[in-house]
Amino acid sequence: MIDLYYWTTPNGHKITMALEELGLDYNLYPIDISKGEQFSPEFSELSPNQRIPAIIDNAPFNTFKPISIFESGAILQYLAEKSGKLIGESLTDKYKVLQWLAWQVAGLGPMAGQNHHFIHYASEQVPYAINRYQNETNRLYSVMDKQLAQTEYLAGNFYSIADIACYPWIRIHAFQSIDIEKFSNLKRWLNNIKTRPSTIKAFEVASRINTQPTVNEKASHLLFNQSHVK
Ligand SMILES: N[C@@H](CCC(=O)N[C@@H](CS)C(=O)NCC(=O)O)C(=O)O
Repeated sequence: MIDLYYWTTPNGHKITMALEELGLDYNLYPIDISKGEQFSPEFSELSPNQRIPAIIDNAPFNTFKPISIFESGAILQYLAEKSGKLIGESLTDKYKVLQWLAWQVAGLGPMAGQNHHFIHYASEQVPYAINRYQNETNRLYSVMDKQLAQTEYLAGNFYSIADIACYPWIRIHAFQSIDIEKFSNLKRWLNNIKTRPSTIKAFEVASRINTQPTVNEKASHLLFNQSHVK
């Protein structure tokens, strides 16, 4: 059984989406990042970066000892390798998936995250930062849209962990002040993934855990004033 340490944020949704798609059983341990639960010694042991998500697989493949993993990209790759699904069948397809996965965790996630931050959460309006991150987020959307003009999914005509990594970030396009209507291929992809039974289940799980926005005044102090690990 897999233990998932999770909160109802884009990086958390990636893992419930993958587990539901793969039909893997899991125990869910909510880590409420708005209350600082990510800083507990127990969770920090598992995730030294003090960020969700993290997993422990108590029955891993290839070894008998439980394995613990942090970083959503590494977790998605592990789950795909464990199940032999969502990662393509040939070496070429596998690396098409992994390049888009790396693109998401190093590009779309951080840039869209800064975009949210400067539009919604920054204590002062900084037009340069808003403009910089909006432009870059928009540019990244256009990269996906161009790819999705050629293939049904990001890495080809098969659903993969690359699509799963991107979906929770694109789903909140309005929050990022990005006009999805400009990106017809991306819109088709978004609506297609939204209606998958595994996506619906993953978001039902989220709504059982938390229906409130994660960032409120108290949480913003906790989340946006970190300069060292605790
Ligand atoms: N690169 C990490 C990012 C993880 C991350 O930023 N998680 C956020 C929630 S989406 C978090 O735990 N934030 C807690 C905090 O900022 O203290 C990954 O992909 O797993």
